[in-house]
Amino acid sequence: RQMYHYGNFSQNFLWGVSSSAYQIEGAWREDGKGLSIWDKFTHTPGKISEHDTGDVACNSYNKMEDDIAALKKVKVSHYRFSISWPRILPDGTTKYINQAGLNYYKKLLDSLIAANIEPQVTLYHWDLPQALQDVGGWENETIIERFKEYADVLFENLGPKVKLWITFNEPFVITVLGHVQGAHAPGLNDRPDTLPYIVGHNIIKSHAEAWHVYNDKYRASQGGLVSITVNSDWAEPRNPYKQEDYEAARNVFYLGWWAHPIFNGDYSPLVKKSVLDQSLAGGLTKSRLPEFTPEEIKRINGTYDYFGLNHYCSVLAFPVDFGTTQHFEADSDRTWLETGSVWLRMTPFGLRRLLKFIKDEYRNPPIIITENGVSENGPVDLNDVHRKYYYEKYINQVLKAYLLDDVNIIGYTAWSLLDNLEWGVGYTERFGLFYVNRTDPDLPRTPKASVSYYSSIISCNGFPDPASGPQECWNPTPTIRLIAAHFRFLRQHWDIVINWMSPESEYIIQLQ
Ligand code: GBH
Repeated sequence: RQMYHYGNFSQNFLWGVSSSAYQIEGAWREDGKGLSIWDKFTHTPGKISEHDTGDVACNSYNKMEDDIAALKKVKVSHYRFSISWPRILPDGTTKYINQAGLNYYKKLLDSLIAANIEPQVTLYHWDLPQALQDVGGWENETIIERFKEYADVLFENLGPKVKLWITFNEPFVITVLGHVQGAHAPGLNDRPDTLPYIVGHNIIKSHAEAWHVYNDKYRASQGGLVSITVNSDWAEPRNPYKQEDYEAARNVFYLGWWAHPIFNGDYSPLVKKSVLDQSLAGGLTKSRLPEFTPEEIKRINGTYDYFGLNHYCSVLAFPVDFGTTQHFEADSDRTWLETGSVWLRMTPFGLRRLLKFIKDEYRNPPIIITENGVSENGPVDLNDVHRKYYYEKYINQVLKAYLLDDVNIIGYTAWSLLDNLEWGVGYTERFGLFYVNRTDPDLPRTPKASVSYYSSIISCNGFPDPASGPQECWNPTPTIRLIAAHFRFLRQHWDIVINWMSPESEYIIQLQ
């Protein structure tokens, strides 16, 4: 768990960075773009820290050259970005296709290809056209047809330039943050018992339909790959000597809710049983989880070309008694230690375990990590030692998964290119490799120290063994020393350090 591993990734390994439309584009009403649920949500008082919005964001809509220059500096082989649905279809339907929106993405794709950077395009990173929300959004099953038509427009117009597609970014977050907690657009939290399962059901079907459109109409001529990106923390049993904690860790509705229907067929027996048991305990006569028909199970099963994974941290699992509560939270044992507002803990070992889990559970699919990264808040310090530490340790665990556990990992994508709109917390938490100075109206991008660090991992395609002599691509400074110098940052994350960073933690405690 703590050991450093030396070695290389496969020769064609994809190295990238990721972004999403609403978080960076701005230009919220330019060139005929329609409004999205995030435009409405951020303009609703009280929803976002500091009243931040994505009206301007990083102005990537008008600063394409700057973004391409940043990508070249990192020396990535691919760039993951998302398309704003209402920029292409202002009212969400194909009644009117906004050519200016298509042109923007065509130009972006051409610029990437000219820079020798492979685009990876997400169809839906949460910015649903408001007009579709007005008729029920993901709750209304006509959304499946709307999503299919939207996907068709993108494949037809942009497909000749794209080899890697992602239908949905993080169905879990769409469902749970948007429709259970209400912390994300559309901000619904009034039916935590049933709504997540209805929304989730329609998302899974929408994904499958989009995959079939590509498979039937475009695969032969375009030859790309289409898949879905699910997010998952790694759930570690809180007490490794307790069977109940092991079971709680397995009963986390995160990955399997989506991956099981798509990779294995149908909801998993575990998800079915948990929702059924809790429904019956509450006096209902049947489960709140909708069922797929046998035809639907068949149509959804296998609609993937790779496994897209977003991962940030691990959580500790233990059983909690929810009584007869009819609430999504009560259907799975999803509980973890909290530390104020900090949801993200540095837990590199969990990524290796999660990758092995995916390999075993879903029959060894090719995996692309489509997001992984870390934030800071407060005063700006371009020497982002914590981010270097995070990337070094996490990517090293990915290497172990590849070399020691034989996981079929084909790509890694850092989140994120720029400091951007971090959803509900606005611009207060910064995940970027590049700092964006928001007090300068020009919004200049400045590389943080982690840019050259990540870039050297990319140049080396891994971590060459220093024993094999000096490396042109790699001259690492042991991060432990750097961490000591940046002890102040770690103080904010004190219990994380204690919990997760041993044996380094011993060193830090001594320093204190
Ligand atoms: C990703 O989600 C998103 O795809 C990306 O757009 C985002 O910028 C990035 O992460 C960084 O957050 O506040 O306790 O309710 C990652 C999964 C799930 C992480 C929800 C934050 C909120 C925890 N996210 N979680 S809490």
